[in-house]
Amino acid sequence: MMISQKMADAINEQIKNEFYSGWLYLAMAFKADEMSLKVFAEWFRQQEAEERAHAMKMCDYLSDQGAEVALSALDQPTFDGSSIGAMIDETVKHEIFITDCISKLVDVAKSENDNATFNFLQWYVEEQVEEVASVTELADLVKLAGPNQLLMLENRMKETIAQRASEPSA
Ligand code: OFO
Repeated sequence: MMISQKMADAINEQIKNEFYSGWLYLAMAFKADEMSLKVFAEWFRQQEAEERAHAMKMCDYLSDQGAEVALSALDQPTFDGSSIGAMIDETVKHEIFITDCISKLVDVAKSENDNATFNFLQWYVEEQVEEVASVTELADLVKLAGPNQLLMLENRMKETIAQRASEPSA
């Protein structure tokens, strides 16, 4: 194995967080479906696919470094699903949490003098800046729209969804 056990354990922990993120967004997608907000549901499904790609990219990295990929059980997703606004706010909170996790992972790479992992993680550092910015913007738009303009907001989101679908996620 080309990386330390401590580094491999920390990455495995983050793999779980990334898969959990997907699990959470999938649960939110079904909740949005229940609310007949089909475009929000599609947006959450896209989020889920991205999270799975984030996790898989880490799995492949561990594998390339000759370390064990140790998958573990995922917790049941818990979130406030009382409205679409509440779910988007939860998404912002969750992405800030994930940003913090990535930052801690970078700290481990630094303390282990692991340049390869440090470099590998820079992609995630940048990705988190983008994720937090885009979900925060969506949270603001949901507040601006209020409950009566959600369908109009969904129309606007269709473009973003189509654009994201045409981009490679990882
Ligand atoms: Fe993996 O970026 Fe969101 O959680």
